[in-house]
Amino acid sequence: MSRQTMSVAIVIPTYNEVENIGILLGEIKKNVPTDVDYEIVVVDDNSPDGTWKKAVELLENNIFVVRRIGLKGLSTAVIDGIIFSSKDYALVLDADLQHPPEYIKDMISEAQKTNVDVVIGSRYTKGGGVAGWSKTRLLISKTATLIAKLFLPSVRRISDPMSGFFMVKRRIVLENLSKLNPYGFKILLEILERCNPKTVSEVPYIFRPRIYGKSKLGAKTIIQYILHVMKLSGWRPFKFVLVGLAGMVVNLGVLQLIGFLSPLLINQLFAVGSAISIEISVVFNFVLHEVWTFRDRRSGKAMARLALFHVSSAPSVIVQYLSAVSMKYGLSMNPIIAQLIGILIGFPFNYIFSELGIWKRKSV
Ligand SMILES: Nc1nc2c(ncn2[C@@H]2O[C@H](COP(=O)(O)OP(=O)(O)OP(=O)(O)O)[C@@H](O)[C@H]2O)c(=O)[nH]1
Ligand SMILES: [Mg+2]
Repeated sequence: MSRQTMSVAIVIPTYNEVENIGILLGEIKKNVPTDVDYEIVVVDDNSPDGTWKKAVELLENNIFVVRRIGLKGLSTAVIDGIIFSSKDYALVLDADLQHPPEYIKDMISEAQKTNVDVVIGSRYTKGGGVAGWSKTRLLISKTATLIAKLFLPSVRRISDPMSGFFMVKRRIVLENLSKLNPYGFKILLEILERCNPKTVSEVPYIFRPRIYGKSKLGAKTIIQYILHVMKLSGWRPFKFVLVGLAGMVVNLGVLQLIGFLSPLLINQLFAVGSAISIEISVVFNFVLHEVWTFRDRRSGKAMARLALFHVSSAPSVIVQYLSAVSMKYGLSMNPIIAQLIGILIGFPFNYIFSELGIWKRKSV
């Protein structure tokens, strides 16, 4: 794409940002390179402080205000702004000046150079940062980023997938509109996971503290965020847990059956009986993960995955096996407690290994 043909819609979701909107529009005008064809789309959810009215007073040929009545939500506001606009790229930024407009040039220049599907303004790549955050706020943000990386392979190589400051080719959003379920605050995560961008670049920026107006984030945001990631992951961690529980039932059921068919394997040769029932349950779990939990991520040889799944189940299996056997040979341990210890120790390892190593999906 040549410099002349670059066209960008700057999409700004607003809710009660009356003190910020005028300053922001002025800053944007100063910071968009002159050879770029751009428009600004403010999407306001009928803010009680009259942000939409203030924006309407500032209208120009290339400034639009979408005032939504009876609708509320950051992500849907962004999507509506992207649909409304008419340029090649949409550049999304917050109205509260936390995404400093000076960086718009860097992002546009990156898109011009690379023609990537998505350019992310990143706080966590080299040169980026956060001004004015407490250690706790930074820790929450980093933990949330880690959660997204664990459960969503499409964002694993991205330093700041939760950024609200990004550019995306409008085409890829429009082509995937029916897949988008914009829930919560993190619309970039939704776009990365559902619109399947082929190329992503990150440009560093320093996040500024908010000066005017109030944050719209409340305590329920954390829960909403986790639910959002779970939805985007197709509820995979829950499926994994359910399969694990079914595996426990199979393990105990098989042990009972062995006792019924061959009491020898339960009495004199308990170690063998226990090993057989554990192995059957591991294979049972593997098959369910193949056909259900990770159905969409099977690639390569199934036998290789089965072998790796044994490695992944090893910590849990070893603890269960040792506790079951030691119990049988005189050490008193409640069988349920033995199972629980095995699961607690083994589950995180089993899940992470399965997600990152056995049924992994390529990320951009
Ligand atoms: N249209 C619309 N915009 C919203 C809504 N909620 C928040 N926004 C805007 O989205 C942007 C981000 O909201 P903030 O409350 O600043 O969220 P944040 O930046 O993640 O959190 P802070 O760092 O605490 O400010 C701001 O421009 C808000 O005005 C909403 O429901 N509808
Ligand atoms: Mg903010």
